[in-house]
Amino acid sequence: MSKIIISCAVTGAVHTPTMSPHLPVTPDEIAAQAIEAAEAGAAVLHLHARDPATGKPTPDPNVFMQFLPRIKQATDAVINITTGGGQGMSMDERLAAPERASPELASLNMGSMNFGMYPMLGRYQSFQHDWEAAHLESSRDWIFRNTFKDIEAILERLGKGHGTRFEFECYDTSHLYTLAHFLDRKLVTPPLFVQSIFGILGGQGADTENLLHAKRIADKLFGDDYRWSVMASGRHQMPFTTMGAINGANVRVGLEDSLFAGRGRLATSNAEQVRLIRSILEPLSLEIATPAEAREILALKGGDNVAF
Ligand code: KMH
Ligand code: ZN
Repeated sequence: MSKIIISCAVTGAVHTPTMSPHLPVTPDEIAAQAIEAAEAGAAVLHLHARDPATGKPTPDPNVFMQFLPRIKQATDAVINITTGGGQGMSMDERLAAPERASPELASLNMGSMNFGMYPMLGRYQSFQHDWEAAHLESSRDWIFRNTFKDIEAILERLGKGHGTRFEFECYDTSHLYTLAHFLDRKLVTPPLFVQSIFGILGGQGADTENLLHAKRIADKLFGDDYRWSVMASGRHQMPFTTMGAINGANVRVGLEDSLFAGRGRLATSNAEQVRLIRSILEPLSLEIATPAEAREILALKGGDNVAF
């Protein structure tokens, strides 16, 4: 059995500062938590940026550049930059940081969906910053746009233009078929790093049947041409990543996906979640991949060409 790649998604664009004092927001916090997660065993670091003053997700490459070089200098981890960005960002904005940084790996979302974050509104009486409630509320009407043309543009500009490979974000069975369509057109190159996502409102639910179905369909569409990974939101994070790993998947954890490290207990850092998933997987004789092993498993080129 191949070793398991732990990806850690450090801050994302879903949660807001009011939800956890441990959510990294400033470049210093993002760098420190990313480095600690890599030291704990994350081979891949999936990164977004936030406005240091307000914690609002930002596509500004200058903010990314305040933490990317520090992380690269301190760790050997594979740096994976979002192309999904966050609510309200145009495709040019979403591509600005990865085009500046030329990373080994970037996310690529495989379909459009109404990405619902508004149910989280009801859990908080008040918010620290003005933007937070509006951000959650407006997701009721937010189409996270990833058309075929958008996907083609990212493959062309980042894949062809920079040699970046992709974490293919699949929130639904249909997204696997879209990825197969791009494979048929030879616009994506195996081994495909397929991230199956469960529990986002608007995508497939966190039900075991969906996890097994995703694997069956991916096996059918891609055979040996894919490397599977599983992530799930909120309380489903640890059960689903564990089930995924038992079924041959790599895993993604991190505060982008869940703020918790136990029932009702906030994770105090990203590294805590990395240590937690390791403490579950290692006693099951599932071995954890180093960054070098992750590069081999995902056919990455190494960090030499990155522009930071
Ligand atoms: N926030 C996750 C559900 C991206 O950054 O492109 C998916 C994600 C998307 O990480
Ligand atoms: Zn992300």
